Amino acid sequence: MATPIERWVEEQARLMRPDKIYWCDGSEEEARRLIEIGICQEKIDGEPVFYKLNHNLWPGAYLHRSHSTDVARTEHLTYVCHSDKESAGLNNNWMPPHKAKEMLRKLSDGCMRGRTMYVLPYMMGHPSSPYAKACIQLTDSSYVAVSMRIMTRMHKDAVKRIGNRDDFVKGLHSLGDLHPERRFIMHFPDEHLVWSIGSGYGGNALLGKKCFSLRIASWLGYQEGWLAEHMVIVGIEDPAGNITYVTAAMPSACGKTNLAMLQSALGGYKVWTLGDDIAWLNVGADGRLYAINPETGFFGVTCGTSMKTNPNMLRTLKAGKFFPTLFTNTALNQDTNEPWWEGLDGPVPKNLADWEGNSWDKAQGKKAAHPNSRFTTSLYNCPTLSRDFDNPKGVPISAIILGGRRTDLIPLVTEAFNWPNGVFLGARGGSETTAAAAHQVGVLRRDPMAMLPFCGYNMGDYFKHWLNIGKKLTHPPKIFSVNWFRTNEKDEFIWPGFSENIRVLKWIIERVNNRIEAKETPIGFVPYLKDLNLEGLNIPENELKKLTSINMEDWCGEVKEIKDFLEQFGKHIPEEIWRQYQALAKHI
Ligand code: SAT
Ligand code: MN
Repeated sequence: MATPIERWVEEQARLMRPDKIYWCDGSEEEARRLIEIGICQEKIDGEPVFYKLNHNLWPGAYLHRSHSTDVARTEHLTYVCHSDKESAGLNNNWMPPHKAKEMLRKLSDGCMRGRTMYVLPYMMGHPSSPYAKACIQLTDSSYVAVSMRIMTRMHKDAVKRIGNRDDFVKGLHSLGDLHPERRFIMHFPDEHLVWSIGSGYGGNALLGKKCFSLRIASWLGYQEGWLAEHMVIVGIEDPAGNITYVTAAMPSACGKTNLAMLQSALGGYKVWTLGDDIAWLNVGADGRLYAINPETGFFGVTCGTSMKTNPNMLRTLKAGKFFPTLFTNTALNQDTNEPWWEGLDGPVPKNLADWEGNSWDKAQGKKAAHPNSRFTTSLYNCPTLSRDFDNPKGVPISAIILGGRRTDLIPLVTEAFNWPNGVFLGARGGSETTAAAAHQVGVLRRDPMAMLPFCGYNMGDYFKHWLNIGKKLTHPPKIFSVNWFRTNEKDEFIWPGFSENIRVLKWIIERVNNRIEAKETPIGFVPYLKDLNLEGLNIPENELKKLTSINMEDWCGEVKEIKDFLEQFGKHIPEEIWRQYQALAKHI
């Protein structure tokens, strides 16, 4: 008798009609074979899927070039198909499930003809964690199959684990014809199903990542009493050797990966990495909040990554312990066969191919690497990997940091008065946009908890859920906001950022451990300058003041915008959030 997985795979194969079906086991040997296939057989637009890079300098590294229209998440083509529109909320595109499936079935009819269907069994979370989920993804892309091996715990044990159940997490992925108008990323939360066609890009195609671990998982968490969040997880070790675990939410390309593996500029402090993108948060029996990272890899932005901004990332990319490391849409140094991107250390190589493979000429004014070019590499390559990474229970969280990119208004660091005030702080959060998603760059977008594109249900209900989780915590983490991006009159960043951010983390863990006082303002507690270690930074006094002071007159426009933003969610916004809003607004 066929198992539910086998029946499901056969059903999809009848629709998509691949030439072959191949069940992956997640082994290294298999990854090597898939890469060989990607080099020699599989093609995208007539080009190989992988190019081997210089393994003396970048062990186990390969370059992948995606279709030139397929370089970022496509939020306008991403849908969350609850049975009713209200459940999806204004924060999601919505279509009735039967209509979405009818459309997807048409697009998928025969879409794998001439290709191989890879069956990928994988776990999100450590297999012995009570919070882990067993999943199956189908794909016709060797790049996706190899990437999923890096990003998840891919192993045939996931098949055993699912056994005869049919409620396993399902991902259907096909490159389709890569036409931008026939590209859809559809979620069916009640069936634990993601169906994605027409894109091979990370967040659209590695379905364990944003699609499952955030959109579907946030909905599961809403029903089951936990949180799926777009957060870094790190342990901060102080000079006495105590480790304080914190999570941090930031929209894409706000320095989240840099924070995850920060090399401390302050002696005696160390940051241990547990994750750079996703945290699943559960209330422990002791009333504390516990975090696991369901992923096992980094899928990070290359541009700007250097020995100055993120030395541990470069060490990770060159470690070659866990095979392979992939580069997507970087430039290529044709003399040395190395990947290259804007911001990498050293002089610009003379003989570069750009991210599309054309010979690059600086005079044309185009970037050589795509601004959203990426690396995919295992966390096990990371020299700062926390020894608790594989702890099935997760780590207890003492602080939640919510960040954004704001050149104005938002202080360097603020501590919320309490959990509900922290939820409001998250709800009103915003960030100036970057190149990680396909939209206009540099405009302010409200992005609560950095979850706007990833919350798989009505955002108003999501705030309610956060408030409810707070009620279950007898020892809730403190909630903070950070902003590394304030600028001075000359449009320069005031705060040096990167490894200097440890100074802010130090203040946060001292607050968490009740070691220092802070100044109360209408938006929360901010540091007294004497409590921030600023030794050796040389930031002018007036600019420092700007980083930590709040002028309520400047907040007029902000408060109005917050109201407009929240009002869109109508009756779904909890009373408590409006109470928090009123408490802020009365200061204006
Ligand atoms: O969405 S991706 O996972 O492709 C990258 C990101 O935006 O964090
Ligand atoms: Mn992300």
